[in-house]
Amino acid sequence: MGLTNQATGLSGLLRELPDSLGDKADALIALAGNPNTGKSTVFNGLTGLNQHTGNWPGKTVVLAKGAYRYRKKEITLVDLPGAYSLLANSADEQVARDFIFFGNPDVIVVVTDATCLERNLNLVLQVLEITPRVILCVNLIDQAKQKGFNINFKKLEQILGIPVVPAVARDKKGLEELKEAIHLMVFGQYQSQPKTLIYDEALEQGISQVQQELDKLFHKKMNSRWIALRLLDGEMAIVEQLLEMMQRMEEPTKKEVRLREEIGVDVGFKQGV
Ligand SMILES: Nc1nc2c(ncn2[C@@H]2O[C@H](COP(=O)(O)OP(=O)(O)OP(=O)(O)O)[C@@H](O)[C@H]2O)c(=O)[nH]1
Ligand SMILES: [Mg+2]
Repeated sequence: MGLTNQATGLSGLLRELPDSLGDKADALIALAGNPNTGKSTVFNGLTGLNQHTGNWPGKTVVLAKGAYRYRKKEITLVDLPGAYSLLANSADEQVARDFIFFGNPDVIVVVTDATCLERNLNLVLQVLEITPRVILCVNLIDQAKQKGFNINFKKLEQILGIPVVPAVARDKKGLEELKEAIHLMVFGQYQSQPKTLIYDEALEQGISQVQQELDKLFHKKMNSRWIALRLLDGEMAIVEQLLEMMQRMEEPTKKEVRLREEIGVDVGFKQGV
Protein backbone atom coordinates (compact mmCIF):
# COMPACT_ATOMS: atom_id res chain seq x y z
CA MET A 1 0.00 0.00 0.00
CA GLY A 2 2.95 2.30 0.55
CA LEU A 3 4.64 4.14 -2.29
CA THR A 4 8.26 3.41 -1.69
CA ASN A 5 10.87 5.82 -2.88
CA GLN A 6 14.04 4.06 -1.91
CA ALA A 7 16.41 6.16 -3.94
CA THR A 8 14.41 9.33 -3.20
CA GLY A 9 14.63 9.94 -6.95
CA LEU A 10 11.88 12.11 -8.29
CA SER A 11 11.43 10.07 -11.41
CA GLY A 12 10.64 6.89 -9.51
CA LEU A 13 8.21 8.67 -7.24
CA LEU A 14 6.31 10.36 -10.04
CA ARG A 15 6.29 7.27 -12.22
CA GLU A 16 4.79 5.21 -9.41
CA LEU A 17 2.26 7.77 -8.34
CA PRO A 18 -0.26 8.21 -11.17
CA ASP A 19 -0.80 4.47 -11.58
CA SER A 20 -1.31 3.92 -7.91
CA LEU A 21 -3.80 6.76 -7.60
CA GLY A 22 -6.31 5.15 -9.89
CA ASP A 23 -8.72 7.05 -12.09
CA LYS A 24 -11.43 7.55 -9.52
CA ALA A 25 -9.92 10.12 -7.17
CA ASP A 26 -11.47 13.58 -7.35
CA ALA A 27 -8.68 15.23 -5.40
CA LEU A 28 -5.18 14.54 -4.15
CA ILE A 29 -4.33 15.84 -0.69
CA ALA A 30 -0.90 15.70 0.96
CA LEU A 31 -0.31 15.69 4.71
CA ALA A 32 2.93 17.41 5.61
CA GLY A 33 4.45 18.51 8.91
CA ASN A 34 7.37 18.34 11.30
CA PRO A 35 8.16 14.85 12.65
CA ASN A 36 5.85 13.59 15.39
CA THR A 37 3.05 16.14 15.00
CA GLY A 38 0.36 13.50 14.44
CA LYS A 39 0.29 13.33 10.61
CA SER A 40 -0.21 9.57 10.55
CA THR A 41 -2.84 9.82 13.29
CA VAL A 42 -4.74 12.35 11.15
CA PHE A 43 -4.21 10.09 8.11
CA ASN A 44 -5.59 7.04 9.93
CA GLY A 45 -8.47 9.04 11.36
CA LEU A 46 -9.50 10.26 7.91
CA THR A 47 -8.93 7.11 5.89
CA GLY A 48 -9.70 4.48 8.51
CA LEU A 49 -6.59 2.60 7.46
CA ASN A 50 -4.43 1.23 10.17
CA GLN A 51 -0.99 2.63 9.42
CA HIS A 52 2.11 2.18 11.43
CA THR A 53 2.91 5.55 12.96
CA GLY A 54 6.51 4.99 14.04
CA ASN A 55 9.67 6.43 12.61
CA TRP A 56 13.05 4.87 12.83
CA PRO A 57 16.51 5.77 11.51
CA GLY A 58 17.60 4.39 8.17
CA LYS A 59 14.17 3.26 7.09
CA THR A 60 13.07 3.40 3.48
CA VAL A 61 11.15 6.58 2.83
CA VAL A 62 7.54 5.47 2.49
CA LEU A 63 4.62 7.54 1.35
CA ALA A 64 1.46 5.99 2.73
CA LYS A 65 -1.61 6.47 0.60
CA GLY A 66 -5.27 6.12 1.54
CA ALA A 67 -8.69 7.40 0.57
CA TYR A 68 -11.96 8.64 2.02
CA ARG A 69 -15.29 9.81 0.64
CA TYR A 70 -16.79 13.13 1.65
CA ARG A 71 -19.81 14.85 0.11
CA LYS A 72 -19.77 12.40 -2.82
CA LYS A 73 -16.12 13.08 -3.61
CA GLU A 74 -13.36 10.49 -3.54
CA ILE A 75 -10.33 12.00 -1.84
CA THR A 76 -6.88 10.47 -2.03
CA LEU A 77 -4.61 11.25 0.87
CA VAL A 78 -0.82 10.90 0.98
CA ASP A 79 0.98 10.86 4.32
CA LEU A 80 4.36 12.52 3.75
CA PRO A 81 7.41 11.81 5.89
CA GLY A 82 8.12 14.32 8.67
CA ALA A 83 10.15 17.37 7.65
CA TYR A 84 11.48 20.31 9.68
CA SER A 85 12.04 22.28 6.49
CA LEU A 86 11.75 21.95 2.73
CA LEU A 87 15.44 22.58 2.18
CA ALA A 88 16.04 18.91 1.37
CA ASN A 89 18.47 18.38 4.24
CA SER A 90 17.49 14.72 4.50
CA ALA A 91 15.90 12.05 2.32
CA ASP A 92 12.59 12.57 4.17
CA GLU A 93 12.69 16.31 3.60
CA GLN A 94 13.53 15.85 -0.05
CA VAL A 95 10.65 13.45 -0.63
CA ALA A 96 8.22 15.76 1.18
CA ARG A 97 9.41 18.75 -0.83
CA ASP A 98 9.44 16.98 -4.19
CA PHE A 99 5.94 15.69 -3.62
CA ILE A 100 4.63 19.13 -2.68
CA PHE A 101 6.26 20.86 -5.65
CA PHE A 102 6.22 18.26 -8.41
CA GLY A 103 3.41 15.94 -7.25
CA ASN A 104 0.84 18.66 -7.87
CA PRO A 105 -1.49 17.92 -4.94
CA ASP A 106 -4.74 19.91 -4.79
CA VAL A 107 -4.22 20.89 -1.17
CA ILE A 108 -1.42 20.50 1.38
CA VAL A 109 -2.54 20.05 4.96
CA VAL A 110 0.30 21.01 7.27
CA VAL A 111 -0.15 19.27 10.61
CA THR A 112 1.50 21.19 13.44
CA ASP A 113 2.10 20.62 17.14
CA ALA A 114 0.13 23.16 19.20
CA THR A 115 2.70 22.93 22.02
CA CYS A 116 5.50 24.30 19.82
CA LEU A 117 3.61 26.17 17.14
CA GLU A 118 6.24 28.84 16.56
CA ARG A 119 8.86 26.31 15.45
CA ASN A 120 6.29 24.44 13.32
CA LEU A 121 5.15 27.58 11.51
CA ASN A 122 8.51 27.76 9.78
CA LEU A 123 7.47 24.82 7.60
CA VAL A 124 4.04 26.36 6.99
CA LEU A 125 5.69 29.49 5.56
CA GLN A 126 7.96 27.38 3.38
CA VAL A 127 5.03 25.40 1.98
CA LEU A 128 3.19 28.68 1.35
CA GLU A 129 6.10 29.80 -0.81
CA ILE A 130 5.31 26.85 -3.09
CA THR A 131 1.51 27.01 -3.12
CA PRO A 132 -1.30 29.06 -1.55
CA ARG A 133 -3.46 25.93 -1.34
CA VAL A 134 -2.53 25.16 2.25
CA ILE A 135 -4.63 24.31 5.30
CA LEU A 136 -3.07 24.53 8.75
CA CYS A 137 -4.17 21.78 11.13
CA VAL A 138 -3.09 22.68 14.67
CA ASN A 139 -2.97 19.29 16.37
CA LEU A 140 -2.30 18.21 19.98
CA ILE A 141 -4.60 20.91 21.32
CA ASP A 142 -5.19 18.74 24.41
CA GLN A 143 -1.52 18.90 25.32
CA ALA A 144 -1.34 22.62 24.65
CA LYS A 145 -4.33 23.16 26.97
CA GLN A 146 -2.64 21.10 29.67
CA LYS A 147 0.35 23.39 29.38
CA GLY A 148 -1.89 26.43 29.72
CA PHE A 149 -1.50 27.68 26.13
CA ASN A 150 -4.35 29.69 24.70
CA ILE A 151 -4.14 29.88 20.89
CA ASN A 152 -6.14 32.48 18.98
CA PHE A 153 -7.02 30.48 15.85
CA LYS A 154 -8.99 33.27 14.20
CA LYS A 155 -6.05 35.63 14.52
CA LEU A 156 -3.73 32.96 13.12
CA GLU A 157 -6.07 32.53 10.19
CA GLN A 158 -6.06 36.29 9.53
CA ILE A 159 -2.28 36.58 9.75
CA LEU A 160 -1.55 33.59 7.51
CA GLY A 161 -4.49 34.04 5.12
CA ILE A 162 -5.33 30.32 5.10
CA PRO A 163 -7.85 28.13 6.96
CA VAL A 164 -6.76 26.98 10.43
CA VAL A 165 -8.34 23.86 11.94
CA PRO A 166 -7.65 22.92 15.57
CA ALA A 167 -7.57 19.17 16.29
CA VAL A 168 -6.96 16.40 18.78
CA ALA A 169 -6.34 13.73 16.17
CA ARG A 170 -5.86 10.96 18.73
CA ASP A 171 -9.48 11.50 19.84
CA LYS A 172 -10.66 12.14 16.25
CA LYS A 173 -11.58 15.72 17.23
CA GLY A 174 -11.42 18.30 14.45
CA LEU A 175 -11.29 15.74 11.63
CA GLU A 176 -14.80 16.50 10.32
CA GLU A 177 -13.88 20.20 10.25
CA LEU A 178 -10.69 19.30 8.40
CA LYS A 179 -12.62 17.33 5.76
CA GLU A 180 -14.95 20.30 5.31
CA ALA A 181 -12.04 22.76 4.99
CA ILE A 182 -10.41 20.52 2.37
CA HIS A 183 -13.72 20.20 0.50
CA LEU A 184 -14.23 23.97 0.44
CA MET A 185 -10.71 24.61 -0.80
CA VAL A 186 -10.87 22.01 -3.59
CA PHE A 187 -14.51 22.16 -4.69
CA GLY A 188 -15.87 25.34 -3.09
CA GLN A 189 -15.32 29.02 -3.48
CA TYR A 190 -12.67 29.36 -0.80
CA GLN A 191 -9.70 31.42 -1.96
CA SER A 192 -6.73 31.48 0.37
CA GLN A 193 -4.88 34.77 0.49
CA PRO A 194 -1.50 34.12 2.02
CA LYS A 195 0.94 36.99 2.26
CA THR A 196 4.10 36.64 0.21
CA LEU A 197 7.32 36.66 2.20
CA ILE A 198 9.36 39.63 1.03
CA TYR A 199 13.15 39.42 1.28
CA ASP A 200 15.64 42.30 1.31
CA GLU A 201 15.95 44.48 -1.76
CA ALA A 202 19.08 42.91 -3.26
CA LEU A 203 17.62 39.42 -2.99
CA GLU A 204 14.26 40.53 -4.40
CA GLN A 205 16.09 42.02 -7.41
CA GLY A 206 17.96 38.75 -7.93
CA ILE A 207 14.73 36.78 -7.63
CA SER A 208 12.96 38.85 -10.24
CA GLN A 209 15.88 38.59 -12.70
CA VAL A 210 16.09 34.80 -12.41
CA GLN A 211 12.29 34.59 -12.44
CA GLN A 212 12.06 36.38 -15.78
CA GLU A 213 14.33 33.80 -17.39
CA LEU A 214 12.48 30.91 -15.77
CA ASP A 215 9.10 32.22 -16.92
CA LYS A 216 10.36 32.21 -20.50
CA LEU A 217 11.61 28.66 -20.09
CA PHE A 218 8.53 27.21 -18.40
CA HIS A 219 5.90 29.44 -20.00
CA LYS A 220 4.73 30.45 -16.50
CA LYS A 221 3.57 26.90 -15.79
CA MET A 222 5.72 26.61 -12.69
CA ASN A 223 6.18 28.65 -9.55
CA SER A 224 9.23 30.47 -10.82
CA ARG A 225 9.67 32.56 -7.66
CA TRP A 226 10.21 29.43 -5.62
CA ILE A 227 12.58 27.90 -8.19
CA ALA A 228 14.51 31.21 -8.32
CA LEU A 229 14.89 31.14 -4.54
CA ARG A 230 16.25 27.60 -4.67
CA LEU A 231 18.72 28.50 -7.43
CA LEU A 232 19.88 31.61 -5.57
CA ASP A 233 20.34 29.37 -2.56
CA GLY A 234 22.84 27.39 -4.67
CA GLU A 235 20.69 24.31 -4.92
CA MET A 236 21.68 23.18 -8.39
CA ALA A 237 20.18 19.69 -8.03
CA ILE A 238 16.81 21.27 -8.68
CA VAL A 239 17.87 21.97 -12.27
CA GLU A 240 18.08 18.26 -13.02
CA GLN A 241 14.65 17.70 -11.52
CA LEU A 242 13.19 20.54 -13.54
CA LEU A 243 14.65 19.21 -16.77
CA GLU A 244 13.13 15.84 -15.98
CA MET A 245 9.83 17.55 -15.27
CA MET A 246 9.94 19.41 -18.59
CA GLN A 247 10.54 16.13 -20.37
CA ARG A 248 7.55 14.64 -18.59
CA MET A 249 5.38 17.58 -19.58
CA GLU A 250 6.22 16.89 -23.19
CA GLU A 251 5.71 13.14 -22.98
CA PRO A 252 2.18 11.88 -23.67
CA THR A 253 0.49 10.34 -20.61
CA LYS A 254 -0.38 6.65 -20.55
CA LYS A 255 -4.02 7.62 -21.08
CA GLU A 256 -3.11 9.67 -24.16
CA VAL A 257 -1.03 6.82 -25.58
CA ARG A 258 -3.92 4.38 -24.98
CA LEU A 259 -6.40 6.76 -26.56
CA ARG A 260 -4.18 7.35 -29.56
CA GLU A 261 -3.77 3.60 -30.03
CA GLU A 262 -7.53 3.07 -29.83
CA ILE A 263 -8.30 5.94 -32.16
CA GLY A 264 -5.47 4.85 -34.47
CA VAL A 265 -6.96 1.39 -34.87
CA ASP A 266 -10.55 2.58 -35.23
CA VAL A 267 -10.30 5.66 -37.40
CA GLY A 268 -6.93 5.40 -39.00
CA PHE A 269 -5.36 8.12 -36.90
CA LYS A 270 -1.93 6.61 -37.55
CA GLN A 271 -2.33 7.13 -41.27
CA GLY A 272 -2.83 10.80 -40.55
CA VAL A 273 -6.59 10.87 -41.11
N1 LIG B 1 -2.06 13.86 23.14
C1 LIG B 1 -2.16 13.71 21.82
N2 LIG B 1 -1.36 12.83 21.19
C2 LIG B 1 -1.48 12.71 19.86
C3 LIG B 1 -2.39 13.48 19.10
N3 LIG B 1 -2.25 13.15 17.79
C4 LIG B 1 -1.28 12.22 17.75
N4 LIG B 1 -0.81 11.94 18.98
C5 LIG B 1 0.26 11.00 19.35
O1 LIG B 1 1.50 11.56 18.91
C6 LIG B 1 2.41 10.52 18.52
C7 LIG B 1 2.93 10.78 17.12
O2 LIG B 1 1.85 10.63 16.21
P1 LIG B 1 2.09 10.23 14.68
O3 LIG B 1 0.75 10.24 14.05
O4 LIG B 1 2.90 9.02 14.58
O5 LIG B 1 2.95 11.47 14.21
P2 LIG B 1 3.63 11.70 12.78
O6 LIG B 1 3.60 13.15 12.53
O7 LIG B 1 3.03 10.81 11.77
O8 LIG B 1 5.12 11.25 13.09
P3 LIG B 1 6.29 10.96 12.01
O9 LIG B 1 5.70 10.20 10.86
O10 LIG B 1 7.27 10.18 12.82
O11 LIG B 1 6.82 12.29 11.61
C8 LIG B 1 1.63 9.22 18.65
O12 LIG B 1 1.96 8.61 19.88
C9 LIG B 1 0.17 9.65 18.64
O13 LIG B 1 -0.68 8.79 19.34
C10 LIG B 1 -3.24 14.41 19.79
O14 LIG B 1 -4.04 15.14 19.22
N5 LIG B 1 -3.06 14.48 21.15
MG1 LIG C 1 3.94 9.41 10.44
